[in-house]
Amino acid sequence: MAAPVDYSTYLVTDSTPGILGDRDLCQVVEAALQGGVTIVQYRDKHSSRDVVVETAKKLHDICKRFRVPFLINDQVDVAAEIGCEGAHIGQDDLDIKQARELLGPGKIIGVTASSIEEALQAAKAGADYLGIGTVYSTQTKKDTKSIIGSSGVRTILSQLAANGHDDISTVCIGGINISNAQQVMTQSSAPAKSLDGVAVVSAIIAAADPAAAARELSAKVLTAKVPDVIQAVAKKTPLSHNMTNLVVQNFAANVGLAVGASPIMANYAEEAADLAKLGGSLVINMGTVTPDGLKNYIQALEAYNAAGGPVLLDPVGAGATAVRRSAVKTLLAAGSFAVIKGNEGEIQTLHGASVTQRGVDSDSTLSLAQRASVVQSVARAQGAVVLMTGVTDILSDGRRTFRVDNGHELLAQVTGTGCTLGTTISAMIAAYPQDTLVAAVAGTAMFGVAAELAAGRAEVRGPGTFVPAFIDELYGVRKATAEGDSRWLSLIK
Ligand code: 3NM
Ligand code: MG
Repeated sequence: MAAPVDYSTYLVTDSTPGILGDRDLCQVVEAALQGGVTIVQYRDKHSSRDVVVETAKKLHDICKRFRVPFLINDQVDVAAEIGCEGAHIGQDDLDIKQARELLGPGKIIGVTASSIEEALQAAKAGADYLGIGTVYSTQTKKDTKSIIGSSGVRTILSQLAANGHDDISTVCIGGINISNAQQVMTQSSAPAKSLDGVAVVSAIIAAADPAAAARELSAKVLTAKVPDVIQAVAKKTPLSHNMTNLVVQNFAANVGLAVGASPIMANYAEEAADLAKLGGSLVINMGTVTPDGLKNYIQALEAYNAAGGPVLLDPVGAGATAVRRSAVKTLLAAGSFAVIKGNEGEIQTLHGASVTQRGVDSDSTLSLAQRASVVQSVARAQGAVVLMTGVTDILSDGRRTFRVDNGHELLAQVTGTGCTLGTTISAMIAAYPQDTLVAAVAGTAMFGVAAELAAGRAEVRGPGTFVPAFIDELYGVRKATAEGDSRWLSLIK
C-alpha cells in the first residue's frame, strides 16, 4: 500500500514576476522542503513548454530527495512526461478522467473547487484531493472567482461529508499565511470533516527565509490538528494495552482514563492476540524488565504487528545496565514500533551511544540541535516516530521534526510521569492512525499544558498535591476539547 500523502503544508510555486524576486526557484523550493513542506506543486503560467519540462525535472529531483510528492499544475502532459507524482487541475482544464488516463494509475490528481457543486463533482469524479478557495483575497492569482472565507470552506467540507465523501483530502488556498493559518484550519473545519492542510504561494515563496516560513507554517497547521486527535480519542475510546512496570500501573491507568482511553494493564502475552483485535494500541514499558517479561513483550509485539495495531516502546533506563541495553536490542529486532519515547540517555542509547545512565533518572548533556539530530536519525533507522522528552520535547518521524516546550518541573518530582505520557500517546496513535507524528505531538502538548495548569492551581503545594490536580487537568482539557472548546491551544509553546 502506498504511504498516505501528507497535505499539511502544501507549497505552490508561482511564476508571477515579483514574488520570487531574483532568487532561484530550485533553491527556494529546497529551503522550503528543509523547513518541512510536505507536498509541492509547480505552477508556471508564463514559461514555454521546454522551460517548464526542464524546471519540472529539476524540482522533481529535489522533491525526491525529501521523499515529498511533486505535482504539476494544469500541464498534465508534462507530469506524464517526467513521471512525477501527479497533477493539479483547475475547473477550466482537462477533466479528471482524461488526466487519469494520461498519468496512469497510482498518481495524485487534485482539483480546484470554489463552490459546493464543483467540490461534489470533483469528488464524485475521483479526485484525490481538493484545493478549496479562494479563502482570502490574494495578489498572487489575478483571476480568482470568488472569495469564500473560512465559512465558505466549512460549508463545502460539511457538504462533502454529508454526501459520503469523507475520504477525499482537502486543503484550502488563497491568502493563507503564518498569522492566519491556524485560525483558518480551525474555523474552516466542519464537525464531520476537517481540512488536511493549507496551500500557500507567497507565504513561503516570497518569505525572506523560506525554510523558517515553512517551519512556522507547519507548526501552525499541526497545532490546529491537535483537537482532531483528542476528539478522535474521545469518540473512539481506544484500548490502551499497557505492559508496564510495577511502579506506575495505577497512575498510568488513571491517566489513560483521564485522556479518554480505555486502559488495560495486562502483562501476560497470551492475552495479546485477543486484545490486539480490539483496535487499540500496545505500550511496552521495560521499566522493570525481567527475562520472563522480555519474552512476553516480544510475543505481544508480534501479535500487535500482525494485527496492524500500533506499538509504543518506552525503553526505560535503556542505558543503565547491560541487561537493559541487550533487552532494547532484542525488542527492536523483534518487530516494529510506531512510536519510541524516552529521555535523552535512552534515545542516545538507541542511537548507539554508550551513555551510562544513573538508574532511570533523566539528564541532559546535548544541545538542542544535537538532540534533534539524534531524534531524526533514530526515527529514520527505526522507521518510527521518536520522542525525546526533556525541558524541550523533540519529536520526529525522520522527515518532519517538531518541538514542544510545555511542561512543569513538578513532572520530574513524581515517579512515572514519563511512563504515563507513553500511555497518553498510545491512546492518540490508536485513535488517529492517519498521522502518528501529529498524534504524538497532540499527546505531548496536552500532557505538558495539563501539567502547567495543575501546577498553577492554588491547592498545589508540591508533588503530592500535584498528581490529583494533574489528572483533573488532563480530564478537563479532554472534556473541553471534545465539546469543541480548544482555547487551551493558545497555551501550547
Ligand atoms: N489558486 P497566495 S488562489 C494558485 O483560489 C492559487 O484557486 C487559488 O497564493 C484559488 O498563497 C492561488 O500567495 C494563489 O495567496 C494563492
Ligand atoms: Mg488551472
